[in-house]
Amino acid sequence: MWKSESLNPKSEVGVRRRGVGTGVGLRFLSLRFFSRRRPERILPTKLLPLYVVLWFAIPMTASASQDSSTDRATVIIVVGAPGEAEFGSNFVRQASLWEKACESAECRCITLGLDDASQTNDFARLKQTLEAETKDSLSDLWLVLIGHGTFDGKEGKFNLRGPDVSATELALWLQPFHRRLAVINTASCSAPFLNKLSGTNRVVITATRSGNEQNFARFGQYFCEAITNPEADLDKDQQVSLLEAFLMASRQAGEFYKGEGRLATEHALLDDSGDGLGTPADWFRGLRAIKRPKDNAAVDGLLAQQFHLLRGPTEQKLSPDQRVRRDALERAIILHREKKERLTEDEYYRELERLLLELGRFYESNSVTPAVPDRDSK
Ligand SMILES: [Ca+2]
Ligand SMILES: [Ca+2]
Repeated sequence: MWKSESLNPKSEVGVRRRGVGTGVGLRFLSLRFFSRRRPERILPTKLLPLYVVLWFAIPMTASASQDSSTDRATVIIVVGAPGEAEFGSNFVRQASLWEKACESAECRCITLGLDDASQTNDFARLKQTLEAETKDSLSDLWLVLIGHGTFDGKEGKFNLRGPDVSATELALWLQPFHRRLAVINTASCSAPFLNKLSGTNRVVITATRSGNEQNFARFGQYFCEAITNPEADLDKDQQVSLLEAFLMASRQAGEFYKGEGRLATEHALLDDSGDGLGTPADWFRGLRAIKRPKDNAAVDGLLAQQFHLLRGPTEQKLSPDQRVRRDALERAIILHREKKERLTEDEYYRELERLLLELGRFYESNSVTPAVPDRDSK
């Protein structure tokens, strides 16, 4: 399932999709668009006005009239059976950091697995909690699994107090959800969850690249810090995306093993293209995946760049509907840039111009000033 296994090294390694921004970077894609090409080569008579629309015509006094409170995320934190006390305190600390992040983000937070265990069946409680959640909503649902996992060669499981939950069972429980969903399974042996839970409108992150990575996984303890760490904010838009947190936590987990002089026994993956194939952090440069999976499968990282637990100033000014519209426009631009090699220059730039103008008009009509990302991070 790991994408590296399906990579054709001769044709695909080193492929750079130049200029493909992700997420909020598109709010200033026009600036990069211009900065990377000589004006005389890019339909100058059309694009100069475009630049004006996207940059100077965007009102610099942002309206605070939009209500973004109705699409605050719900975060379900599931702390699994600790096994040994040492792991228990580690898991409690992770859950505590997630809860603090949720408090700062003013989102709904539900924690399972930390109360009195005497009568507890967390399997049933997780199932009931998911059943009670709204299935259609503009608000994101985050499911964070903190604990140990197992894999018997066929099925991955997450260890709960009481019966464990399998990847198949969790996939069934999540099937009715149409709202955007992020599942972060930080346990050992977690990779099978990526295959089973992958789908449209979903980001699935696992601490391991196979069910056979069975040692205690450290990815989660870095991830719960990265999600609120300004240093993870690669594009400097004043918010940490799910992708940015994944990249930082993956790097830090790798550095842990290097520092200990040990071979890494965990390799985290992210899938948000819905194809059940995960992408490791070292396939990214900045926020762009620079390696392509086999058979031109969709690259990962686009949706994950649009998930933010703590929203930056620009995001807070957008209403839920506006955010959906903006996200769709940004994704359309990114996906169009993916097609560059298959289009003529005229076809490519004509459509790109149309999309950029639409994005510019969006910001103009909604009186929002985009945050300025660091273009060098892309
Ligand atoms: Ca960011
Ligand atoms: Ca994928």
